[in-house]
Amino acid sequence: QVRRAVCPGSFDPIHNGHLDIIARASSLYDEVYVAVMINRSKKSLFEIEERIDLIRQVTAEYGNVRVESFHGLLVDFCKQREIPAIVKGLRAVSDFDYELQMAQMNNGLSGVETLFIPTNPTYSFMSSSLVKEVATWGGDISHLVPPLVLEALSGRLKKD
Ligand code: COD
Repeated sequence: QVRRAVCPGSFDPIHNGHLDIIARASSLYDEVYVAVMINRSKKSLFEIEERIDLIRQVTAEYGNVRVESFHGLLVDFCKQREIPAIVKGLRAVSDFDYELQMAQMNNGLSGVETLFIPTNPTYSFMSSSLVKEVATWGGDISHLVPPLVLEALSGRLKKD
């Protein structure tokens, strides 16, 4: 039996906090899916294909990580691929309320389990929106994202 898990998110763009969780999940499971949510109502900086491409490149070294997009319910993504576990990073108590609600809802919908990995304290303050905000105003984010993402961000923000 292949042990599979999914790390879901928006990843707009992927940062070192996300990567830390994906890397740790990849050492615990045989196959890890990174599921990039398509949300047309939320304005994103990167198109879905760009986000997927960045994630593929920065996770290539792990060997057992697959990156796909999805829309609709995460539990349906899991069902279609026979994934019994969702892996999430928990940054702080403030994440917990909503994460607990989603975990219980998802379990009630389909029996899928959610497992939480405590965030590496180095990255506990990070979110994609803060990374974008700091980058927009010229702050140094080189220690927060992989070099490839840094490049993509500076290219994108220069264009606008
Ligand atoms: N350190 C460690 N982990 C982190 C960090 C950090 N600094 N930041 C984020 N993470 C982890 C968290 O586990 C987070 O959940 C995940 O990475 C993704 O983060 P984001 O910000 O890219 O993604 P979100 O929060 O926008 O993703 C929300 C989901 C897509 C997971 C959620 O909305 C969802 O499942 N939607 C699908 C629709 C659905 O099924 N809805 C019903 C839910 S009950």
